[in-house]
Amino acid sequence: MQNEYSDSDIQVLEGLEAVRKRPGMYIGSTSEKGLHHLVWEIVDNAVDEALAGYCDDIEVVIHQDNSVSVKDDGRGMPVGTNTKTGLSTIETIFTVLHAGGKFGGGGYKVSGGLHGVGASVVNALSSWLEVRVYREGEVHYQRFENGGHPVSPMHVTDKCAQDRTGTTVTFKADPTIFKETTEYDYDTLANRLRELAFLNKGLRIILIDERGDGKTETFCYNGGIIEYVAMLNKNKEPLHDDIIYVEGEEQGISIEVAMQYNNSYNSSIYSFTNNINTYEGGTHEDGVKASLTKIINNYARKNKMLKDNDDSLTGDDCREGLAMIISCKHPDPQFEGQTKTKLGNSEVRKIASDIFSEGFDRFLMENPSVAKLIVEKCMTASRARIAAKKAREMTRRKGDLDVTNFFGKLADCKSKDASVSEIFLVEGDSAGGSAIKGRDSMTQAILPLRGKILNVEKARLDRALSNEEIRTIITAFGTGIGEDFNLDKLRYNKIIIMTDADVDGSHIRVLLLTLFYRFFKPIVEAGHVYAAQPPLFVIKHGKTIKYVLNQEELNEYISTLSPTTKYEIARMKGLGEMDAEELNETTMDINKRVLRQITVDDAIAADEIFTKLMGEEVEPRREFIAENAQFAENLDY
Ligand code: 1YM
Repeated sequence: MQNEYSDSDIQVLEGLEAVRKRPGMYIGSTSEKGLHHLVWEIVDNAVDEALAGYCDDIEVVIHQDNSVSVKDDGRGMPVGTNTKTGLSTIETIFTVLHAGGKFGGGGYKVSGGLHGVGASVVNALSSWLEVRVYREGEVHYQRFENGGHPVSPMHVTDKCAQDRTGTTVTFKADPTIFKETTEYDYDTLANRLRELAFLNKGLRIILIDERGDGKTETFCYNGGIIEYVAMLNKNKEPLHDDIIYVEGEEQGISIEVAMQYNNSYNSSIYSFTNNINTYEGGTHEDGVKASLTKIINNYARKNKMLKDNDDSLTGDDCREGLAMIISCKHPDPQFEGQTKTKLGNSEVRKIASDIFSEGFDRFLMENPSVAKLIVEKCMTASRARIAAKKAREMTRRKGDLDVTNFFGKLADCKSKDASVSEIFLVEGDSAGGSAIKGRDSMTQAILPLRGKILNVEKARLDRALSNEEIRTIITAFGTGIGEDFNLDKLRYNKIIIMTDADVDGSHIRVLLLTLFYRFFKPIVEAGHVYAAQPPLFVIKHGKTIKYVLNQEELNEYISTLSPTTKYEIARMKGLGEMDAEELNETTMDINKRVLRQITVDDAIAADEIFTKLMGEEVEPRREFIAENAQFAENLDY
């Protein structure tokens, strides 16, 4: 036991204290996302050990008290003393900021980058943390408490089998730091661990949830990203059987691409660098996309599918219905962009392009029947694009979307300042009428939606543009669509979907969200889309009228009333049955309403849900509804 702190101890503790003072700087936030970040830090170290070739199995256990263990069967962290700090290497790794990288001799860390702030940060933000290293028949152990204070120096606590090696780290997130929640979400952990297993072929990751009824899943994919693409297309109809796979390495940079076309009109292209999802793309993605377009055009011209006078196929034409995973591993990745998820290394563009071109070109030559299907699909996309362009041009000319005609539907706001303007998309004419009367006409525009809007999951842009409701929405937004899309031209800061809290209402909401997600994704990503939440109950007592959103709030409100108070509860009818004043009071007034922002946390999961809910295949939809029926029952319509 240490009774006195030396100078270097004090420095170390000051370092950890800095993390506790500003956790956001190290793990982004202390929300649920930040909490899960702790797990990723430790898992990344285990994945690094797997990438170094020493570890095949990683196990993640969520214990009943929401502490988490991460276990690997690698070499085990070094158990010697660190000459610089005079502490054991383990204590150094867990108490000195950014120590991990410096002490890892040779090789490069393939994970990390965005994460990789290290094990010491996890220790600093934990109520307690224990490390166990299995090496040469002994278990080396150390425990830290209260944000990284060692309870004892590292010592041997036990014997183990001579051939057992590995590292286990167990920690409990500090609830005084993670004030929102210290409870892990199973699906968040499962999705990321599955992704890591896809991206590192052969690596076996087991997730065990000891809470509640318990749950265990094993993720292991010998096909790696080929199996990832198979999963992306699971609920879609693939255009060809084989998944195309290309890999190569140049200058220590490895590129892997797996792809398969399906008969949908959307592309699902996801790129990664060192296991990190590069949402904003970058040079690896640019290189592969440019080659894809070039190789398909070359093939189509050489085989006379495109005639000399025909225009070339565009990038969008070549990516319609494409599911693709691009995985790059780089010794020194430079991440750029707003969220640091864009690969910036310029040398990667040519390397990715060269590797992919060679492999894809060879595939097309060796598989002429698949090549023909792919080129035909791209040419159909091209024809639809040209038709859509004509349709769009029509929307710009006089006619249906003529301003005078159009403003008959839209009750626009007076303000032309987009930053304060909002538009309500309202289900039905009668609710639309009340909303127009009840709004603040300075900043609130109302667009009543009469018919059901078209399901764009099953339609291309040209058909979508022939749908009147959709054309009206496009014109109201002001951004244009497809190639003309420009987020800067959005006329409203908030787009608020206002539908009834019943099955029809949710159907319209999902149709609108599908439209936004597929055709106006940047609007969703920039956080402009909201759902209004009309109240479900009204409670009257004396002269007080109180609206509440759900059963929970109802119970809570009633519990605040004195037992002698007489009150009446009424269930609110649809939006259409509220008068203007009620609608304003409950759902529209900026100071009283509750809006729900629609966000896209996980594009891959969102894509899957839209395919399931709105796509051609019936069976996945049935399954999804069956799996989620319990939630629907809990909703009090
Ligand atoms: C559950 C988390 O951290 N495993 C792990 C970490 C290390 C090693 C093995 C390791 C690395 C090296 C040599 C090396 C780390 N070692 C260090 C440091 N699992 C987990 N497994 N020997 C063992 O990189 O050369 C940092 S992490 F710095 F000590 F080398």
